[in-house]
Amino acid sequence: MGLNETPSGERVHIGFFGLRNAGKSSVVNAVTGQELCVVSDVRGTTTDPVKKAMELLPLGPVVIIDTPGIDDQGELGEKRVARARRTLTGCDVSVLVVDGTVGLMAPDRELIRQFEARQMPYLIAWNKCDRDAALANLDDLCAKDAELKGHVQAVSALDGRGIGELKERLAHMAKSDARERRVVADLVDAGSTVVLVCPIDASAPKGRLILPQQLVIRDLLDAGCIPIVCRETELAGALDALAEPPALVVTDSQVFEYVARTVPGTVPLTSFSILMLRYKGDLVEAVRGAAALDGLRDGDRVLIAEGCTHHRQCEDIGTVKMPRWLAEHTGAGLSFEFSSGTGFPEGLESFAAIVHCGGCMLNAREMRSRQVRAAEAGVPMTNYGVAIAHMHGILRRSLAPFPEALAALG
Ligand SMILES: Nc1nc2c(ncn2[C@@H]2O[C@H](COP(=O)(O)OP(=O)(O)OP(=O)(O)O)[C@@H](O)[C@H]2O)c(=O)[nH]1
Ligand SMILES: [Mg+2]
Repeated sequence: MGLNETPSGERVHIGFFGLRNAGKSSVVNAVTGQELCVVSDVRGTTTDPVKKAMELLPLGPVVIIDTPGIDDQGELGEKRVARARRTLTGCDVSVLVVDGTVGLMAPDRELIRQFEARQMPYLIAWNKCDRDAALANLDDLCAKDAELKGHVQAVSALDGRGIGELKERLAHMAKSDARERRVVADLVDAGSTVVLVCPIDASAPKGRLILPQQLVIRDLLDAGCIPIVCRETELAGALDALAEPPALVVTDSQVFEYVARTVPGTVPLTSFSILMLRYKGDLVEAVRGAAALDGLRDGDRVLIAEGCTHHRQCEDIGTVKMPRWLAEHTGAGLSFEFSSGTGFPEGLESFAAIVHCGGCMLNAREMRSRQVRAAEAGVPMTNYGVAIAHMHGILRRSLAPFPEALAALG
């Protein structure tokens, strides 16, 4: 990721799905205006999801994802279909590409059912409308199915018709779907001073701040607030230097205890991970999940899951510190499993609890879908920030700015 690029987790993800040879790759190329994806009349040309970050006006930064055909067969084909399904979970908006000369098939209808089950906004790109057969089939469909008609956009990747309208509609759909969530600025008034505690230890990346810190600073600046950034070692000095107590203190979870002792009890205090979780997922659910950690017993399996593969910082917390804290907190002989990146294991039922990272590299839909999967498997799921605060007895304090979450603590 370049320094000036919008992080992937902040971009709206738009996935293109459909049968082999429907023209998914051709439509993606037409939408991006680039010959990004390989196109051919061989069925199953695309074997892995292909992602392209771009600006989609009037929306802004998006990730466009081309996927393998959902009707691929054989052992390898089934793996590709599974990957396309997983891609769907992480999307904010979907496009079903249909070969208009063939018409809507059973797997297309199954995909539409999946979009609807997930309440995901979608369009049907009725492709190959340069051919008369496609136009005739479209008339047929629209006559029979008024509901679907509203989702259909006639396009031709070959001559470009309808592609502009498709982009326009996608941008508007994604925009109206984007929840007006703030990272932090909704908690304080414009002009407020907010102190951010960012330890710089061996696990901090060289020469820059990590993503949650960047997002919080940017959101405060956007809202006309005054972020004051310091290490925990300078916190007392920073507080002394302020004419009035800050409106809020946000700290890295790892030094929460020290910060909680240093910041007066009347000043609201929370952590970057709690802010990130609230931004991406369901804070209340995570608070319930943290309470369940108390009931862990000898032999229980705990999944520690991370959304990225390359953050030294998270890795250290996930594989070293978190298992140690959990063992100390429960006094039980637990067995730990780890997952990272876009993989989130099947068979969640076998775990007694899941502890997830803040998910700064995941988009909101992916984070939510992980919470939904854990809930469906009946496994309590919490996150680093909430778990650490709970195990150190400071969760109540860090939730003070969030009344609904506080209520879930009981
Ligand atoms: N006439 C016409 N042909 C098209 C159009 N779009 C795609 N095709 C052709 O349809 C065939 C399949 O196109 P692809 O873009 O590779 O289809 P795909 O859905 O990505 O296929 P897989 O990657 O195999 O799943 C190619 O021969 C394209 O040239 C179109 O708008 N009109
Ligand atoms: Mg393709």
